[in-house]
Amino acid sequence: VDRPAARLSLAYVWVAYIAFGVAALAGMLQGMVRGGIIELPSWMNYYQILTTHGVLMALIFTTFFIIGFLYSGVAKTTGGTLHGSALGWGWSGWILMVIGTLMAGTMIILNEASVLYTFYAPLKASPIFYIGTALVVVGSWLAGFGIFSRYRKWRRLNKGQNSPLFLYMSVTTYVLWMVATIPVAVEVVFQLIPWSLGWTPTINIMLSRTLFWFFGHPLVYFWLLPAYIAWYVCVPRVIGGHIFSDSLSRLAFICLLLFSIPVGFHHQLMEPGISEGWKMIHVILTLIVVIPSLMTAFSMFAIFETTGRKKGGVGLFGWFKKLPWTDVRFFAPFMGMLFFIPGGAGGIINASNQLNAVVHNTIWVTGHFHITVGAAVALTFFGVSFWLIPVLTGRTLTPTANRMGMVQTVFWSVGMFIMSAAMHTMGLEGGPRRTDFTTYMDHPLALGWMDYQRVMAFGGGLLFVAAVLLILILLYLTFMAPKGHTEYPIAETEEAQPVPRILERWTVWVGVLVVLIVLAYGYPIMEQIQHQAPGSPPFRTW
Ligand code: HAS
Repeated sequence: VDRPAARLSLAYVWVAYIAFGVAALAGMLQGMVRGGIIELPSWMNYYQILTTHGVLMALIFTTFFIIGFLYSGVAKTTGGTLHGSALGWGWSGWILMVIGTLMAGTMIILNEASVLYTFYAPLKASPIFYIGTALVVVGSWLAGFGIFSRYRKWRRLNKGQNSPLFLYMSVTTYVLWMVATIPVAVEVVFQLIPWSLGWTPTINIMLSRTLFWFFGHPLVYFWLLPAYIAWYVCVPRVIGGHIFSDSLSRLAFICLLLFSIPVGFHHQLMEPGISEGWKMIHVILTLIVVIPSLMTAFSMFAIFETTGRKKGGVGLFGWFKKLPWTDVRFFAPFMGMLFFIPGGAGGIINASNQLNAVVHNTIWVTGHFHITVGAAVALTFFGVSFWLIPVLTGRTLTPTANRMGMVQTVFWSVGMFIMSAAMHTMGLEGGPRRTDFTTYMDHPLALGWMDYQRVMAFGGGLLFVAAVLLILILLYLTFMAPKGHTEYPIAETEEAQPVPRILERWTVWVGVLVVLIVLAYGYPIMEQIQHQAPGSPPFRTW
C-alpha cells in the first residue's frame, strides 16, 4: 500500500482506537457502578457513561475502523494505490466524520445527550447530538463513494475479469451500508432534529423505532462483514492456506446483503404497533440470513482442515494441531470465531418469537451483543490491527509484540467470557438491561442478581486491562517497532475457479434488495403513518 493510501487508512484506524480507549474506560466504570462497587461523582450519571460507551464503541470505533481497513485492502488489491478521487472522497469523509463525532461526543459528555446508542424517542437529546451523528453518516457515505469510484475504475481497466475478492466484498459491505443508513437518516432529519429543535411538539414513536431498526439490524452486519472479509481473505493467507471457494464466498456476501435489511422487526417483536403477520415475515427472513453465516462456518472449517492436512496433520483432528497457534494474527480472529458459535445460537433464540418474550429487554441481549460484536468482530479487528498497522507504518510485528498480543487476546477473551456468561444467566433470571445500580427496594429477586453483577464488573475489569494493553501495543507498532516489510495477507484460491458473472451484476442484486425491502416494510410503514397518534408530525393525519 503506497504512502497516501496508508496515511488515509491509518487516520481512520487511529480515530477508531481513540474512541475505543474512551469507550473502554466508560464500559469499565459502568460495570463497576451497576455492580454497586463504586459510585459516580454527582456531576456524572450512569446513562451518560452508558451512552458514551455505546456510541463510541458501537458506532464510532466500528465505523472508523471498518473504513480504514476497507480502504487499505481496496488499495492493496487494486495495485497498491488509490487514485486521486478515491483519496479525495476518503479524506472528505474523514473530516466530516471527525467533526460529527466531536459534536455528538461533546453533547454526551455534557449530559445533553444521554439517550443511549439507539437514541429512542421520547428520550430527547440536544439537536447538536443528532446533527453530529448525521454528519458521521454523511461522512461515511463520502468515504463509500471513494470505494465505489476505485471499483468502477478497476472494472473499466480490467474489462471481463472478476474483481478481486477483497474489493468485491468491500463493495457489497458498502452497498449494504448505503441502503441501511437511508432510513436512519430519514428518522434523524425529518423526525428527531425538528422535534429536538422544538419545531414539532410530538413525534411518531412507532415510526421512529421502525426506521431505527430498519437501519439497526443491517448495522450489525456492517460490523460483521469486514470481520468476514478478514476470515475469508486474510486469515487463510496467515495460516499458509488458500481461499476455499471464491464463488461460495461471494454468494455468502450477496445473501447477507439481501437478507440482512428486511428483518428489523425481530428487534420489535414485543411491540404492540406491528401486526403478527409482518413480524412473522421478518422472523422467517431472519432465519434465512443465518444461512450465509453457516456457509461461512463451513468455509472456515474447510480452510483450516485442508491447510492443516497439507502441513502434515493426520487422523481425524491431527490437522487442528498444525494451525499456527502462537501467531496472534491467527489466534485473535480464531477466538472471535469461537465466540461467534454461541453468539449465533443466541441470535437464533432471540429471533424466535416466543423465546424473545423471555429474553427481550433483559441483560441476556447485552450478553448476546458482547459475544458477537464485542468478541467475534472486535477480536478480529484486533487481530487485523496487529498486522495492518505495521503494514501502514512500514514497521514489523516483533516476536515480543506478537506475544503481548497473545496475552491481550487471552485477557479480552477471558474477560468477555466471564462478563457475558453472567449477563446471559442473569438475563434468563429476568435481570433487565440498561439500568443503574438498584436493589428495587431490596426485592429478593433483585438481590439474587447482585452476584452476577459483581461477576460482570470483574469481567469488565479484565476487558479494561486488555484494552489498555491493546492501545500500548498499537502505539508501539505505530511509532516504535523496527522498520521493515510486513506482508498484507491476501489469500488466493488454489487454482483458478470460474465465478458466475451474475454475482457481479449489481443492478440485479440491488433490484432484488429493493423488492424485498418494499415487501417487508412498505405496508407496515404506511400503516404506522396512517394510524399514528393524532398530531404526530411531520406526517400529520386528520
Ligand atoms: Fe443479534 C439483538 C438476532 C447476529 C448484534 N444483536 C442484537 C443487538 C446487537 C446485536 C447489538 O432476533 C442488540 C440491539 C439492541 O441494542 O437492542 N443476531 C440475531 C441473529 C443473528 C445475529 C439471528 N447480532 C448478530 C451479530 C451481531 C449482533 C453478528 C453483531 C456483530 N439479535 C438478534 C435478535 C435481537 C438481536 C432477534 C433482538 C433481541 C431483542 O429482543 O432485543 C445471526 O446473524 C447469527 C448467525 C450466526 C451463526 C454463527 C455461525 C458461526 C460462525 C463461526 C464458526 C466458527 C469457526 C471456528 C469456524 C449461525 C461463522 C472453528 C472452531 C473450531 C472448534 C475448529
